[in-house]
Order: sequence, then structure tokens, then C-alpha cells
Amino acid sequence: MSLVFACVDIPPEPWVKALKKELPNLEIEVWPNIKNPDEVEFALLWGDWSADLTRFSNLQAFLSLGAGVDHILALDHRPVHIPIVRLGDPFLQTGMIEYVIFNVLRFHRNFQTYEKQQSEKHWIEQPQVSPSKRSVGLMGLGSLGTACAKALVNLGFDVSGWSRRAKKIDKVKVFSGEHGLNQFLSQSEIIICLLPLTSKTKKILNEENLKKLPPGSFVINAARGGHVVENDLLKLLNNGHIGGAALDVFETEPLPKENLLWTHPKVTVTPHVAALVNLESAAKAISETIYCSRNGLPLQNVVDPIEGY
Ligand code: NDP
Ligand code: OXD
Repeated sequence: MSLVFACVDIPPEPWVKALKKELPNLEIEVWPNIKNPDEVEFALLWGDWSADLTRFSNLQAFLSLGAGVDHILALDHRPVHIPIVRLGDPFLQTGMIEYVIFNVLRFHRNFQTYEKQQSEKHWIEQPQVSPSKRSVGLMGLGSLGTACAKALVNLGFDVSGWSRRAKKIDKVKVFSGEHGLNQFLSQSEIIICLLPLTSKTKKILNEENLKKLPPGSFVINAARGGHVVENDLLKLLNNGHIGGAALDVFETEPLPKENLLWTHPKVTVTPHVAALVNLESAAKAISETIYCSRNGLPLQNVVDPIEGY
């Protein structure tokens, strides 16, 4: 029985080595060189991969090499009874907290303005607002959103969050459901998107919703490019309603050279690196899932295929 490694644009060798270290007896095949499709129990997937899934008659689980599973849910003719397991690696939280705090502080302390001033050799003091007077809103309060919300609370920010179901997080104002969205948006000066990409969250940051933010607000998207309608965002950046954006993910990745976001003075672009997957801890998490599956133990981080996350 084996695992097939099918992660687009990711060199397989280090992963094969790291997984073998955890599970020495695991047979690993690297896509597309599959000797025995009938032997494949686990498919470890990332990126825009496609295959005739009927070849894998003994598949036990789809494993994502990331926290997101939109790439797996999008597979043609995916057998719906086979569980999808997202990567539940605490290391992802560390990276995401760093990315979010860095960008929130950059907007909060006017570094976008200071960078412009430096390019023009202008010595102008900008006002300093107390973090308790700066409202920061997390769209998505799952494993990453909650970790970031707590880190922002610790820095003294006025933190709120929006999730599907109501929940309690100390010192965080939680809004939920579709009715909570308007209220959440209307009071968030910096929003951070950490939602999964599902049929309900796709294009959620469109002109209509972005206009609900207070004038001059900032947008941070570290979730998926499909959450933001890029042309709508550009329009609102250009008319000043949105004061700046930090974007880690895009409708098309890599971001095409001609995309206006690359050179927009109010946009910072990073190449989908907010929280990089760590080889060692991810290999441990994946191996644990394989161990549980093989031993009839309950799987953690299984995705609800109806909700899409
Ligand atoms: P989780 O599944 O743990 O959390 C998802 C959150 O979104 C939950 O709070 C959930 O609500 C909320 N949510 C889902 N659907 C809706 C909806 N329709 N309305 C309101 N809230 C909704 O995900 P993670 O925190 O682990 O990850 C979030 C995303 O971050 C990933 O899906 C991935 O796309 C992205 N990511 C990006 C990385 C990068 O490097 N740029 C790295 C890792 C992840 P509830 O709590 O009620 O269920
Ligand atoms: C993920 C990602 O989903 O890297 O883990 O985007």
C-alpha cells in the first residue's frame, strides 16, 4: 500500500525523505510515475493537479499539503465518500501571526506613508493612534484567524472577528453569519481575510462589501486570491476608499507581470508566503493522519465537503 505525492511545482525528494523518516515502511510514488495505482491508499496533493481518480481503487484519504483544500474539492469526478484531510500543523499559525502582525503594524503606524515620504525626501510626522483605538477585524476565526486575533489582542488592538457560527474568544467581538457581516465590516479599519475559499466566501471582498468598510480602511488578504475581486479593489484604492492593501494571494498565481497590483503605490505583493509549510512538522502531521487511518482511529482535520472547509 502506498502514498502518491502529487504536489505541483514542489520538488518531491525532501518530502519523500521526511515522510520516510516518520513512516519507514510507507511506499511513496511520485506522480506521474505510478507503478501500482491499485496500491495507492493516500494522495498527498497541492496545486492545480488533475488525474483520472478511478485508477486509485483503494484510496483511503486525500491529504492536503496545506491548510486550504480548495484544490482538492475542485478535482473532477472526486469520489465523495473519501475523506479530505487538511494540514493541521501548528507551525502554520506561527508564520501567519508574523505576516498579519507585520502588516497590521505597517498600516497602523503609517509606514506606507513614511515609505512614500522617504522617496520624496519629506520629513513629516504622522499622528500616532493608540492600538486600543484601532479596530482590526479578522474574517475567519478558525485555527489561523483565532491565533492572529489573540496576538492582536495582546498588542492592545480593538479586535473583532467574523465566523460562520457564533463563538466566544476573550476580548474579541465576534460577529457571525450573513447578518453579522455588515456590522463587522462597517467597524473594521483594518480587515484581514483568513477565510477558506468556498462557494459562500468566493468574491466576498467585492465592491459592495469593500464599500461597507470605513473610508481609508486597509485590506490584508492572506487566504485565497478568489476572495478578492481585484478590479473592485483597484477601483476603491484609486478613489481613496481603501487606503492600502497587503496581498499574499491572487486570482492567478504567479501574479501575471501585467497585473496592475504589482506596481500600485498602495499595494504590497508577496508570493503566497504568509505561512509556508514546514517540512518536518508537516511530515509529522501527515504521518499521524496516515497512522490513524491505517489503525482505524478517528482522523483529525477532516473537511466537511458540504461546507467546503
Ligand atoms: P479554518 O477552517 O480553521 O477556519 C475557517 C474560518 O472561516 C472559521 O472560523 C469559519 O467559521 C470561517 N468561515 C468559513 N465559511 C464561512 C462563511 N461562509 N461565513 C463566515 N465565516 C466562515 O481555516 P484556517 O484558519 O486554518 O485557514 C484559513 C485559510 O487560510 C485556508 O483555507 C487557506 O486558504 C488560507 N491559508 C493561507 C496561507 C498562506 O500562506 N497565504 C497559509 C495557510 C492557510 P466557523 O469557525 O464558524 O467554522
Ligand atoms: C495553505 C497555503 O493553504 O499555503 O496552507 O495557502
